[in-house]
Amino acid sequence: MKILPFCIAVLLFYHGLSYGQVLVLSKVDSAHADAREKALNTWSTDEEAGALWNQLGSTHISIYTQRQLGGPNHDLYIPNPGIGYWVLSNVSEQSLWKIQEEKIKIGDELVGATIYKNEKGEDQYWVLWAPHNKSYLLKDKMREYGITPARVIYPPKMSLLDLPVKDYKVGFADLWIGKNVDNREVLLHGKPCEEYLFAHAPSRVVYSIPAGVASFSAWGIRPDGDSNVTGSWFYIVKIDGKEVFRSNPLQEYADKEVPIDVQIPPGSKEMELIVDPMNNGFSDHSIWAEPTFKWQDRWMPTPRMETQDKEVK
Ligand SMILES: [Ca+2]
Repeated sequence: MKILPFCIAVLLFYHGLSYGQVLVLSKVDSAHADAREKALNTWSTDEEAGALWNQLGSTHISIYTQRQLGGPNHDLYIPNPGIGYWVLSNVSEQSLWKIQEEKIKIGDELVGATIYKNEKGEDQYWVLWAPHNKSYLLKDKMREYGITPARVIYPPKMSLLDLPVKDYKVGFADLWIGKNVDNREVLLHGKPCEEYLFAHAPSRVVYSIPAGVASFSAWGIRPDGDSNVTGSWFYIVKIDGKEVFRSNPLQEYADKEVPIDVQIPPGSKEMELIVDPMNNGFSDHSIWAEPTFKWQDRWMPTPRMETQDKEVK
């Protein structure tokens, strides 16, 4: 087997970031090194790479690239199988995540990514996006060349208690996490619960919706075992100003537990959690228990890949 002359080590990385998403870079296996070497254009300077792009960009897609400090570059072009795509180089990590958020909203999937250093020693990324329902056309081709597509892994779910509150107003006391007025016991499904938001009615709590979130769930409950907590209220959820959920009064539910489950349309930006006090807010010790965002899994790969770095030889 021929060893690639450029022999760049460590092509598998994990990069983590806001809201816990993780970028898994494109990975190459040594078994297909010959095929890749034949298919990659010869080493080119930045200028030559630009000329090649001008020549091939409308008919071909670069599905893998290798960059060196200040050049030269190596690109693997395949004929475009008839899809729209988006490729960028010299992208900072911060920009990458910003663009990724926008791409998700329009249904694009990150399928290729490599990392290299610029002259300042900063990490730069080459990144390729394609429509998620046609991305297999590129990923299948990558695999023929021994390239494992890049991907972004999102956590399957996340507690809203780990996210910043954008804005809020409550009717009494303050907005509290895991505690309530007089520290009354809080039970959910008969078990002690500490994962809750205490937001005395009338209240409104606003969160930004992270990219790719598909649903919101919670239980509307009240503290237990105290005859002073006899208020009445109901729950409302709004997405981008539009009401998408309205419960009945708390008292109408078995065990005074309101199941809340809301689908979140792609591209939604803001969610409001509202507790309506039903005429008066006396003793309305309202709680959102286990408030959770869930991500869609339509292209979320499982299981997670191994995390150790690998050397390519
Ligand atoms: Ca009330």
